[in-house]
Amino acid sequence: MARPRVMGVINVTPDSFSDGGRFLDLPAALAQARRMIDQGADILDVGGESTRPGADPVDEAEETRRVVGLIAAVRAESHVAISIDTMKPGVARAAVAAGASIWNDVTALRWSPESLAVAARLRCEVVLMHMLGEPATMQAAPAYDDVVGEVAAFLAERARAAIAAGIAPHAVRLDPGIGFGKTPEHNLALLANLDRIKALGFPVVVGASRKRFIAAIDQSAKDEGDRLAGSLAAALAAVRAGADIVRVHDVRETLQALKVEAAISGARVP
Ligand code: HH2
Repeated sequence: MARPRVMGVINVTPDSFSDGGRFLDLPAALAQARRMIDQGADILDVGGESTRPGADPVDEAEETRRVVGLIAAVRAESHVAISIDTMKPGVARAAVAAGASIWNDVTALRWSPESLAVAARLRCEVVLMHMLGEPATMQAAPAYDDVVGEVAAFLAERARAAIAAGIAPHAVRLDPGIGFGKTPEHNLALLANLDRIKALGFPVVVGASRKRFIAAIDQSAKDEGDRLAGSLAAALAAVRAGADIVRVHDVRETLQALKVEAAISGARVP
């Protein structure tokens, strides 16, 4: 991709770790979507179920109800790309019918035996993310012999499975899954060695925004709202290391940081 894309997060949930409860009703969610579009978001990532440890599971009907109204309302007034952040094929199907064109799945299309075939039939882009274990327990004691090697091997296998199921190779994106079954050190190792994920040959997505590893580095950042500066540092580092899409809560600030970085790089004297 020629320039990094910014994916703005909108969680239509009562319990997401950062914006839970803020966008549960359609007018509030649509206002946030409009704000992110005005600020220059390339993609809106709409989620109806939190994946944070301890979050309540949501049934398919309720998750669909939460996301479809917002997706249809955004699609009625904007051409912005919309991704649906879900593990459930039924939710993805309804979201694509309403106007989404990307299925972002934190289970890398493993949650249901139907996921791969449904994604192939929908002809949507797919974000395949690495997660160790399951959301409820993934942060209990995550352990790897070689976190970067294991995450890269997993993503390579999921990309192969996706393509074997009929998903177009150019529709595949890979995500190391910052915070999903990882200690702060694991997250830092992945961010520092993103080139090994990039070497798999697919566009790379990174979601570090407001995550807890930032508080492990700066203990004054206990609240998610205090992690903007750390999120910007992580987004810049990710893009410098080859990330094609950064998934963020703060679109305007992220774009400003990326533009300043690009302007400085462009001003280098040959
Ligand atoms: N992180 C979250 C959710 N979905 N998808 C991808 N591809 N990459 C990520 O890093 C990622 C993701 C968690 O963040 P958030 O949506 O803000 O919280 P919650 O899961 O509590 O709704």
